[in-house]
Amino acid sequence: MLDKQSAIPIYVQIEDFLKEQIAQGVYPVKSLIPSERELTDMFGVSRMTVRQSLTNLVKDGLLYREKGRGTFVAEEKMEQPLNGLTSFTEDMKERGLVPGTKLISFSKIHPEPQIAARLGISPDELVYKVVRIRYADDTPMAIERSYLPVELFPTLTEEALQGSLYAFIEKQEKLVIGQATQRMEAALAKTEDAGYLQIALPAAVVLIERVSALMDGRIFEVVRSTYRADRYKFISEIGR
Ligand code: 16G
Repeated sequence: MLDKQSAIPIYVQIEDFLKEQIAQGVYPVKSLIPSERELTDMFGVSRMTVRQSLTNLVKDGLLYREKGRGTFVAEEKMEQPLNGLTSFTEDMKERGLVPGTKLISFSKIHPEPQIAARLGISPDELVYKVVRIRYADDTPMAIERSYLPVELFPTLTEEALQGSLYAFIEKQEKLVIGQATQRMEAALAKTEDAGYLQIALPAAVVLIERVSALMDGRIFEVVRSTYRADRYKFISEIGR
């Protein structure tokens, strides 16, 4: 299985072997892979070498460890297109998954200056601050902290926010959503967010800020979302 004469380091060869086995379905998603000791015996290499391979595969998101239980095959990441102005609910339904929402808080506040500037309003105006955890088939995928001008949605309720915000805007309010600007960056999850997302620290996350406008140009939301980096990859079509 291993070529000790090869210029490819042994730990990389072990990684490739395990990747191949996973791809072939020898170790299905969420299944336990052999222990460090078993792999050490299987390959006839040192435990250090095996550990290095496993650590790399964990870092790449192909495997995950559970304390006291072992190392498991991770689920494939969700591919999230960056081209369309879709809602979380639509994205999940499109994939045949059941979208879920847990409303953490819903309040009326005066926005901090940066949020007010993004919304194009004065900090004296009121905005809803909404914090929601979004689920796919009961797995927490993202946290959304949304800021919405109260003036635009005087009738917004907690109940509407348990479902789709975009459906409320389009179907109930009969407003037309136009376009948005998104900014993405990488970060480490904060302790509070790791709890919401049920991930072990340290954990990588992707932060996305979306500023969306109605067709008539009025900005209706600033959303700061925290996505699990172990569950998401983002794709965009680009041309030239
Ligand atoms: C997406 C949007 C968010 C929007 C939400 C509405 C990003 C980065 N964020 O999660 O801005 O408020 O969908 O979803 O894509 P809903 O209609 O299911 O409530």
